[in-house]
Amino acid sequence: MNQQVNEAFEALRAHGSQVKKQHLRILFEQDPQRFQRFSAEACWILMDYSKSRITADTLPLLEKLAKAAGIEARRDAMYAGERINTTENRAVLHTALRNRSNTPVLLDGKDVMPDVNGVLAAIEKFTDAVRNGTRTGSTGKPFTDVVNIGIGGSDLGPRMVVRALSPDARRDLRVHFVANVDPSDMHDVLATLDPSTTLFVIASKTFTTMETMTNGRAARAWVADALGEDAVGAHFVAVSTNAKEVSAFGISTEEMFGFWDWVGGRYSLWSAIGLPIALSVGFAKFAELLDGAHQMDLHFKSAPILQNLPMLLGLLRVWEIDVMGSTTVALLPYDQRLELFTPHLQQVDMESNGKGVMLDGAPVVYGSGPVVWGSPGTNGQHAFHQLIHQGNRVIPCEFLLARHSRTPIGDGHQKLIANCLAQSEALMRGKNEAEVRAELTKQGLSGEALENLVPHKLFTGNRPSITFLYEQLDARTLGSITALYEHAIFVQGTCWNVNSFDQWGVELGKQLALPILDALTGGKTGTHDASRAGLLARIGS
Ligand code: G6Q
Repeated sequence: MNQQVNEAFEALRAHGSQVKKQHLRILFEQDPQRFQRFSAEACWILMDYSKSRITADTLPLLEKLAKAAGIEARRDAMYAGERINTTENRAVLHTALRNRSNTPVLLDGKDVMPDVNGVLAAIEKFTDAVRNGTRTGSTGKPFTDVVNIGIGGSDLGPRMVVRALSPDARRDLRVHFVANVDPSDMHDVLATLDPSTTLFVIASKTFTTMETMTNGRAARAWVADALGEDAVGAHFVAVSTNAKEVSAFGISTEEMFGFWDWVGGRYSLWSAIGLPIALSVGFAKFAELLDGAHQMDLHFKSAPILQNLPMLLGLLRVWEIDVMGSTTVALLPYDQRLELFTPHLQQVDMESNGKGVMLDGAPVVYGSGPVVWGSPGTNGQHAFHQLIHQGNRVIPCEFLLARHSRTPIGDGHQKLIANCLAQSEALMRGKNEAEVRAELTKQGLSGEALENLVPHKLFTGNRPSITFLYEQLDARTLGSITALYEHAIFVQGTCWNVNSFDQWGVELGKQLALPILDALTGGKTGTHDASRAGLLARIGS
């Protein structure tokens, strides 16, 4: 770790020991301008970070860290197609996939934009044809259902977007997702479908992933059994980088939508992996999603560090993790249609920054990614928020909230807003002893009964949160928010000097099951530890 980064962290920690002595409630009382001071806006998104445990002195120190860690230079290297994913010797160019300005993006001296635009044109042509009924199944009937078969990065991103943009979806073309190798996943989806009107998208960058290939073969057999082997071609398309395996599966490479090794799986919803999105909401909305992400890319590239939303979010996360001692982050959309946003971001974050070594292979000195979890409010309030309010760990929360519902019913949305704001305020203020006593007295309690209850009704407060407020959850806004988080994760990874773009832990998972499967299916027996041997013996009996 370079000396300037060490010094920047040391300065932050020294400052942090002072900040820890202060309470957010007091900081708000002392500074009526705290919201104006600690909020920023870009791409239709307002970021209120005034409820972070920071003072006016914190931001310049975080800026110093950003400079010392060379975030701007590394960001520029990423956009410029340098091979910053060093352990896989790959460029990281998901920003090129949504480069709606169409400026040249050079990789090894060659502009990648013609290839990107070529695939987008193919997606548009194909999805238009499916949606207007000219590309049909083998019997000539238009498709009513699409099943995306993929896992991890080839599943979570498009699944999240299709759910989030459901008001834009065609009701007569339903999009389903099958990921798990557990046959119940495939079974339960197929049980509702008619093979003659079902289109399968096999989405796999490598086209070798066990789960996807197993499910793909099951779907192929289901179509062939019902409609005959010759029908398969009309009911399957592929999204992959591996033309050879796609052909071997029996899908024409004419109907293979390609992408490239410089697109990481968890950053691939912007590529042809987004095909189910375009099928669901139409190509124009998919293009709006790309445009929203592009606007955030431009903002990340040009805005000064302390007015730059991804920089601020990333740096505040580093502050919470490395200085204030948090180990998890709760991502809490007050937006039901973002119910899959947290699982998607959980992958992007935990796979990108869940690393134990730095770029040079030495053990990490600072941070490394937090545990990211959460689910939509207000549901979570009736469940795990108890621990966030009164548990003995501090869990920074990130709230996402739309100003307007796209589909209002009664005053539900106002109640949603009220609850979201109330939660962050309660976390910030807490409830002190005087307030608890006054409340209990008002309820008619006194003496022992009151004294016994007081400690249980105390809230320490001083629990940090950030709120993102956007106009409404449309394609453009969703693109911007998702890109904001992608870049904030990159900012954190750069502060910690880890490679946010490899995933050797995932690769290990892909190998581990093979010898056990061999043993289960009567192949090579191999050696098993006592636990595996015991479990296999029971499963076999
Ligand atoms: C993402 C990961 C991982 C990957 C899946 C699916 O960044 O690499 O989640 O997307 O393992 O891989 P395939 O697309 O190759 O099937």
